[in-house]
Amino acid sequence: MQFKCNQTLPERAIHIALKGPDGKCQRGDGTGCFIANNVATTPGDMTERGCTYAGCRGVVGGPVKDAIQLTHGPIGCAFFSWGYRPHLADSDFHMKYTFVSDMNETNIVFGGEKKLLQSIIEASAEFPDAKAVFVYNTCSTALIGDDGRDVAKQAEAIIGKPVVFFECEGFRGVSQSMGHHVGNETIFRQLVGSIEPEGDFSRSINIIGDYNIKNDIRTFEYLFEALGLQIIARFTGNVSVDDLKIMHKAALNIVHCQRSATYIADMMKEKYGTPSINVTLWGIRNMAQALRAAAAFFGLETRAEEVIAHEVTRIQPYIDAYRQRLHGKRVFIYQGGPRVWHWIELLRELGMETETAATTFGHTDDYEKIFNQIPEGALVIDNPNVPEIEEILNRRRPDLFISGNKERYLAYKLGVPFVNGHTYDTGPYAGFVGMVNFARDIDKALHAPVWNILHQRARPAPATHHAAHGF
Ligand code: CFM
Repeated sequence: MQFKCNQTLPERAIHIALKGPDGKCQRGDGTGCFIANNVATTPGDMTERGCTYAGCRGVVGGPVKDAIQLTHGPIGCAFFSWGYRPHLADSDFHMKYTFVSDMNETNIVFGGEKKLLQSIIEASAEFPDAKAVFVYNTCSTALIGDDGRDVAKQAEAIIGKPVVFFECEGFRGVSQSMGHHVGNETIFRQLVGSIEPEGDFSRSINIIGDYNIKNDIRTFEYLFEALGLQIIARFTGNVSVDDLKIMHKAALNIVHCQRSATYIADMMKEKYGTPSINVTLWGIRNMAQALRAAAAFFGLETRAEEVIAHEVTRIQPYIDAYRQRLHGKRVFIYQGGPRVWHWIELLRELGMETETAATTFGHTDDYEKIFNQIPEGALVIDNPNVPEIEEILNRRRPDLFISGNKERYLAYKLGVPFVNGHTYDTGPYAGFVGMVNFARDIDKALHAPVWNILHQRARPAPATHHAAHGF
């Protein structure tokens, strides 16, 4: 069994695989080797990947709500990393403003250090309430050799608050995934542990790897709090600089996105001995399991069962109703990375099966988790480009495509029901109550009246005298 995309470069065959009858990976180049991932994009391939800067500024650093988010580079880098991802907080400073040193041609020729220093001083004077300045390096300023670390030190002495310099120049890694890593390391090195608060933190946790997309945290924070746990920091949805400084006090790290944020949990384990558990906060079984694992750590098992029972009783009638309408549908999920494997179980709880899976920047551990869960014959593709996605939608005809805004109109044009899994058109989708929203949006997409019109059109015309003669 082999699958080749016709509209693709021959080198891409190693990024395409089927799950064989023996449960093993069968790659598009005919070998049984595992799907190629986290490697440089094939030259000539119009990849949808982001850069290291995008992963650092857009994903990990950007949600910090009271830091000035300053890009050291051209205006375009700042503009295109601003405002697209709805990582919400209880204040909107981080979403409302973006800052940039605005490097132009002259600065590239003569160096941009002075301009960067000036930008930090100006921005911090303009917004005195900000708790820190986050400076993100870009390709252009890295290539000319600006010493941003030194400028950050000088600026810190002048403005009297942390200036955190992220060495996240775009070309540094093969995708945004490297930017997550740089973001984790830099925040850990420069902020975590810089304050030693007094108090009892024996029942405290950090929630690591949630970014509060469309208020996801509202669906699960109250559940951990209902167990009697105190949440110190979120990494990094709805987080403040001060929370990050004391996150080393937590008794347990709860790690949700295991692509973008395991790094900081690992560093905390090494330096402070903080234990961590990996969880999925989407879907009924996974959310319940996350609460049980957290409760088991603190000896709060009985309370966890009460909380779970209460929540499941609330949502079960809705889930049952949706399952009847969604049962048997075949899904194509394409996300950045872990959401693909986080959602396979959730979709099964709604009666649906994932038959095609793709990630933009998943690593081997993500693909292993995907392969373990998908059924035999399912297709997996790493870092697909638009012609490949188009071919998959046409040839495999999934009932539903869960993907992002970049693919939305392609799906609509090809007549495939679509749900936005990155930024959620409605949301939130996490936790127990979020799952009802997710099911509702899937149902709306699948049963939109427009499909009836399309299907009527697609029906072959009744045979007439003329038609029979080829008119
Ligand atoms: Fe983690 Fe994310 Fe994701 Fe991610 Fe992203 Fe995202 Fe995503 Mo879009 S941090 S890896 S870099 S779960 S922005 S909130 S939805 S691609 S699968």
